[in-house]
Amino acid sequence: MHSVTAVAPGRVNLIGEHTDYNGGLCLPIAIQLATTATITPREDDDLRVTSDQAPSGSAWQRYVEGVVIELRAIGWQVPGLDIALTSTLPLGGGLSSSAAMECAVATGIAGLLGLPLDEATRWRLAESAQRAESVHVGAPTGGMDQLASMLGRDGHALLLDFADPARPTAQPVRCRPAEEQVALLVTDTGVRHQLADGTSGYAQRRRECEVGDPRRWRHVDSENERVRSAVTAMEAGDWEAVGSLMVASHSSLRDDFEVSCRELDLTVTAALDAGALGARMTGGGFGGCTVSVTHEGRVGAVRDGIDAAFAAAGLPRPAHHLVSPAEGARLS
Ligand code: GAF
Repeated sequence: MHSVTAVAPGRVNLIGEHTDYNGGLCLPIAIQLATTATITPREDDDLRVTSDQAPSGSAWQRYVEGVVIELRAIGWQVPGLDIALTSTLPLGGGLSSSAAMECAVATGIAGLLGLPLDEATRWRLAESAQRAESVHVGAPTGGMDQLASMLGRDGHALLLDFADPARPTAQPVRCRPAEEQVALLVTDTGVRHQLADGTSGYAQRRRECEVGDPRRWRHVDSENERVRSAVTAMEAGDWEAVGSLMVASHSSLRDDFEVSCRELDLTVTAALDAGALGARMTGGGFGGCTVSVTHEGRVGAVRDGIDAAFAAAGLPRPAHHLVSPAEGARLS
């Protein structure tokens, strides 16, 4: 067997946060920032992983081991492997760096074994990647990130419906911001979160939802409604309406779900003050990134407004990325 290289994207969730593990709806896009895995079979059974972003022997290797264990568990004959990872995604930055790593490895292994990357295989890989994270790492996350990374489509967001958690569904939704003179600007606050732990704020929110905390559920129920409205608005190219729904989503995550933080709130306020149509935190929260939607001509003003707000607050300058809907994981 020869080496293969696979690329898996990160994701930006446009709306529908903390809904996946609550039987709800979310609307992510796969993005251009991605993780690449170069995989070479070994003569022995060992698994050796290197990364350009993190030292060897650190906890993140468990994600990769988890993927290999899960694929062997479904009967795939996975040999010992050398895996070299590189990434343009900020680690732990709220853009699904872990899902991208899992999906790049899973896709590369499928390629190595000569399996077709058809729809059925993609679903299966997303499931194995998600189990790697929840079972082997202990991060009690839902399935949104892995599905976005495996099923992403150029020019489309994905409407994911977890009403039946064992059998979620995915439906492409037209999402062409550039054709409608709109840009999606991701801002990385630089604040890092930790999901891979039963004591994390994320795990605590899950438990609160499980016991039926009314305020947490007010967020989930209202967020599902906002996702439905956002799909209609996006299909109609009505980015002003999408923007307003994003702002309402952020307020709900801040006030009812309580997963925002000062830097995320500051970014959203500054983006809106600078003329963005909408902005919200994206991903699990407690740090990480925001996504702002803005007319193309205002991207510079929005970026500058956010930078100025950070400077005024004595915070380090955040990183910005322009993103648009991209294809899911692939061999390269
Ligand atoms: C993280 C999790 F991995 C997702 O499953 C999802 O719950 C998200 O936080 C919040 O919407 O990215």
